[in-house]
Amino acid sequence: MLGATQKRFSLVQLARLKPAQSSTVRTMRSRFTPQLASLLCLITAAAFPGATSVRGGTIRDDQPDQSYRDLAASPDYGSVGTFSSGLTGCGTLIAPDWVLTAAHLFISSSGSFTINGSTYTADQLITYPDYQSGHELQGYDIGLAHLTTPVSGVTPATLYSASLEPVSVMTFVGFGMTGTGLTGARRADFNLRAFQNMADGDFGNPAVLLGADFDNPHSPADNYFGDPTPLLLEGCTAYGDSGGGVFLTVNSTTYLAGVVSFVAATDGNANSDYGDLTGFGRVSAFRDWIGLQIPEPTSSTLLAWFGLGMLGWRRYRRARGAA
Ligand SMILES: [Ca+2]
Ligand SMILES: [Ca+2]
Ligand SMILES: [Ca+2]
Repeated sequence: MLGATQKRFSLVQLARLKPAQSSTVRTMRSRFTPQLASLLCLITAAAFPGATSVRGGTIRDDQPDQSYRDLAASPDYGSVGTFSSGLTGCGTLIAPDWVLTAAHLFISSSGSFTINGSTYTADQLITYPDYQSGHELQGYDIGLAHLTTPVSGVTPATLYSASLEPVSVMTFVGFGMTGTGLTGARRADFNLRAFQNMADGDFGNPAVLLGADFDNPHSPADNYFGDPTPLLLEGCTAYGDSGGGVFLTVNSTTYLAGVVSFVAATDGNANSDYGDLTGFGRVSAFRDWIGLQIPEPTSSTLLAWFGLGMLGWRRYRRARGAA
């Protein structure tokens, strides 16, 4: 999930926020300050070489691992799979034949996406034009992968399309290494996990990149963004989570709001333990670019998709149109 780790998302209803509410949301986010920049250890293209189905993220040491596995089993997060292109991380299905992931995973000219035990070939990789390898703090670590065969039996995620995400609980889903906040990322055990965190921070460019800190239930000293109290299932991204999905639920509808990009630390070791930070790109900031890359399906293609895939596409188009 960092270097091997990265993640992000959106909501149509938020487009209707009144100006005063929007201002409140902005001021509630804590910002990564330039003075601390020298302390940040950024793990950039550190994917997780060789991992094809590792799932995880680091978790609280005082909560049962099974709770994180149960959260990941929700159908809301079924669109996340493993993506490989030289480096292995994660990706989220956003249309029957398109995967949204982190651009830093694009080491090769082609790739593969594995979901529900099936692997699909990616024949076209599109990097967001402003992305620069090694400069993930700029916030453009976004990539699209086209699959040669549409995925069946999986509902694509709905993109969050409002212009401003609320400072609220987001759910990070990926396949990275796991461990606890005390140990950091230690092992890959092939169990799917999801964790939650407040997206209450940024790295100086909140228009495209948001952040969350791994709060320590035993000490407020590890707090960096917002409140020092961790959520019940708080966690942090880790190696292998890069490109994974960050989800936001609004009015009972779950949206893909972010793409995991990196893990950073102020303790000199970005190992995903307590106090480390996750950076993820805002899907809403890239929705128009994504729409330009993914062509409207033809009528014949629509017939072929007839089913879950088409449902996901319609939700995506609706979300874009309402934003
Ligand atoms: Ca936190
Ligand atoms: Ca915090
Ligand atoms: Ca650390």
